[in-house]
Amino acid sequence: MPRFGLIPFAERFPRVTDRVSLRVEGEVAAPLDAGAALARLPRAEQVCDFHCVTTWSRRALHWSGVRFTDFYQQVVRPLAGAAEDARFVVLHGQDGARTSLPLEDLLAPDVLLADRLDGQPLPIAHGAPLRLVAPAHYGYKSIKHLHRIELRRSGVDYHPVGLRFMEHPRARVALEERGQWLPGWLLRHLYRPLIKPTARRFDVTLRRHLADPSTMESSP
Ligand SMILES: Nc1nc2c(c(=O)[nH]1)N[C@H]1C(S)=C(S)[C@@H](COP(=O)(O)O)O[C@H]1N2
Ligand SMILES: [Mo]
Repeated sequence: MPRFGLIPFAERFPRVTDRVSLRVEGEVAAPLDAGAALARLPRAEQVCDFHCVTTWSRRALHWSGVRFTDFYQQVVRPLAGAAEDARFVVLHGQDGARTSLPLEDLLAPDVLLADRLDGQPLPIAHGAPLRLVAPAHYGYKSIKHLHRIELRRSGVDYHPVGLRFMEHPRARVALEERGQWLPGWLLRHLYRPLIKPTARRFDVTLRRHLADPSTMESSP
């Protein structure tokens, strides 16, 4: 599996990888640091495929973590007091990346907050210390280095990190929702040539970071 994303994030790395900290805020009665509560939830194992919007895929990845729906029902609703009309969720990574999904999509039983991949703790390349795994959606919804979850009533004021046409509100793989306005088949052809240079860039910057973490930019 390549380390992958939008080019600006190739140079950005999480500050904290040795423990999970997860802030829940937005449309809640009381903002919550949910790391400890997350650790007490039942664990789940899941084998699923991963599809990046640029057309590379990986089969049968073995993730382990906590189901998002358990986290929402057992932590976010009771402890943070999530607003009953919250419908939209913004997910923030420590590297400054973010994405969004309708709450309904996050509550699907195959959406995980994962801290292990293929039997090992998540490496920095793949989202340490915690990432979302939403296998029915293109890879850009599976935010790495997750540290903040923001509930909103709707997505009207949400600004994607990249260009707006590149982020579909749901990005379901089965419906080829690669982006907005442009059809999936066209984006498929536009994105495919980006795979090699992007993967190389992400690999080179990771090697540099691992060799000397102080030389690379941390989260903004
Ligand atoms: N925080 C963060 N999450 C991210 C990205 C990123 O650059 N930063 N890239 C996204 C994209 S486009 C893809 S395809 C997957 C890649 O996951 P991987 O690097 O573990 O292969 O992570 C997604 N989540
Ligand atoms: Mo991607």
